[in-house]
Amino acid sequence: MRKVMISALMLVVLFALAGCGGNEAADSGGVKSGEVTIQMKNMKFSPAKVTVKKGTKVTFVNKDVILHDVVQVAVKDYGKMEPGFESKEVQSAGTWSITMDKVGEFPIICTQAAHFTAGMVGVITVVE
Ligand SMILES: [Cu+2]
Repeated sequence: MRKVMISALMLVVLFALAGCGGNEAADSGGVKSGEVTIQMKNMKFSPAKVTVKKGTKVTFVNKDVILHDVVQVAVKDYGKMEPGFESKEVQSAGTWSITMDKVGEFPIICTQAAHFTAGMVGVITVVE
C-alpha cells in the first residue's frame, strides 16, 4: 500500500524539488562529512538539500510540536538501489539518525498527514 502511494507521490516530490532550484537557503552548500543535522521545522526539512560523503551520519531533529517522519522515495532510474529507508514517527523534540553508506541521490519526504504536499521534501546526495 505504501509503495503504491509513494510511487504516486514522486511527481509531487520532483515538482517540489524543481521549485527549490535557485533557493540558496534550501541548500546547505558544499560536501559535508562526519555528522550532519537536518531540522524538521515549520513543515520543512532544513536544509532541504544536502550533499554528504559516504559514511556520514545524518540526524533529523524534530523542532515542531507535531509528528514528522523521513521516508526515502524510490526513483525508477535508481532501480539498482536498495529498498528505501523509512524512519519511525519522530516525536516533537525527538531525533532519528541514519548513516548514509551508499553513494547516490536519495529523495526524502515526510508522509505524516501528507506533509510532503506542503513542501516537506528534500534530497540527500551521497558522494565518495
Ligand atoms: Cu512532517
